[in-house]
Amino acid sequence: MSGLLAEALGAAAGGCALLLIVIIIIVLCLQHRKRTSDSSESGFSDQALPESQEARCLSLEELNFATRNFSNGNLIGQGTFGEVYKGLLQDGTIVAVKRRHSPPSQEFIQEVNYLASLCHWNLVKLLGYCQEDGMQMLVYEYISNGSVSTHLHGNSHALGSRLEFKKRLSIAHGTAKGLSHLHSLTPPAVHMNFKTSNVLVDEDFAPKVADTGIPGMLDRLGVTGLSSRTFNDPFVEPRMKEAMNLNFSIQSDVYSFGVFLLELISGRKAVSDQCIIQWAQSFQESSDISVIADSRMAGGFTSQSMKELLSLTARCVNPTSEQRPSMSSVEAEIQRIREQEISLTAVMAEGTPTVTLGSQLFRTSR
Ligand SMILES: *[C@@H]1O[C@H](CO)[C@@H](O)[C@H](O)[C@H]1NC(C)=O
Ligand SMILES: *[C@@H]1O[C@H](CO)[C@@H](O)[C@H](O)[C@H]1NC(C)=O
Ligand SMILES: CC(=O)N[C@H]1CO[C@H](CO)[C@@H](O)[C@@H]1O
Repeated sequence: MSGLLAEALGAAAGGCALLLIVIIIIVLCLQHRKRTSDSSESGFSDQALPESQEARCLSLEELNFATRNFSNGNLIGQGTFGEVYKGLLQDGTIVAVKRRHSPPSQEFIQEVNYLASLCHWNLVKLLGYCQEDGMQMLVYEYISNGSVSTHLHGNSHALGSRLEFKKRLSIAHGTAKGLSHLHSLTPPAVHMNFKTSNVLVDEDFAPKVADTGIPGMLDRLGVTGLSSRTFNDPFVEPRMKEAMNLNFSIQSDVYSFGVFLLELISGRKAVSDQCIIQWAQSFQESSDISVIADSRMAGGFTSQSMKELLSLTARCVNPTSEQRPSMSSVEAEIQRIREQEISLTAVMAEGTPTVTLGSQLFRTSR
């Protein structure tokens, strides 16, 4: 090879390398900008939406193997759909298997495919199903760190103290995103059974809403008496009734979300709807934050953000359902409060060491 050619090749390679480095820097900067605009402080990326795909049909043999023949040791709970078992598939995936007695049906498969299409980073993912042996089964991804309810009201009082205010805001925000996604679909999907025990968290405290669409599914499969929240007025024509039911359910989800926020703020279990409505009314009149806020947060919040979150909560549990905000505006409001809280506390913590730019730039995404 002549010296000239080698030199030209070297220059070209150098140029390419330089170009590549520039491209990498641009991509990193763009990602950084995107992430700082709406990432949570626990660092999970919201951009990573899982791909929507059809639910897989699993064999009973596989599930027997995964759950050690549905042994009692693997039983982790009892949900709307039925008993829930923890299992380990042969490919290493940890799953939660829900099962109920029922003969196989084609409608079940249609319903499963519908549920699988409700796909979002903040919803527990449906992986597959099985209909064998007089049983219908739903196979979900397993979320490792329990429910928000366990963290707030579990036996160990200490668990809740791990949840500082900003973490609670980040959980509320992710959860609102999940519900808001459901409501944004055409036709809107409704949760119908939203509560703290149905919000699961992973090891980074990223929230995942569980049990999505199950009450509606059971209704359509003809399992009666589960979804009692239907609008029934003999003088309203059926088509109108359908639209009203849908609105009713969407607004009930917002109400339930308000109750969830209240539990998240106070650390206390919502006892009855009546208490909450009374609470919301009394909050409008006088607002003593120190009485309401969970003492385990040890006052680690600004009263401005806390007041605004409480006011949002009060709007969500408005007794007049038409006056409740939409889930998408709830999501936007929590996002705003969260960003405000982050910047307010950053100012407060001035003088303490801050995160260097480099570590932010190269923060690994999940
Ligand atoms: C499950 O049941 C099958 C058949 O009854 C049996 O052969 C197998 O050993 C059982 N597995 C476990 C883990 O109990
Ligand atoms: C349902 O809500 C939408 C949007 O708020 C509204 O336009 C529509 O009139 C409502 N339908 C019924 C039947 O209340
Ligand atoms: C309730 C629960 O499972 N808590 C676990 C959450 O994850 C941390 C590690 O990130 C564990 O230490 C906890 O035991």
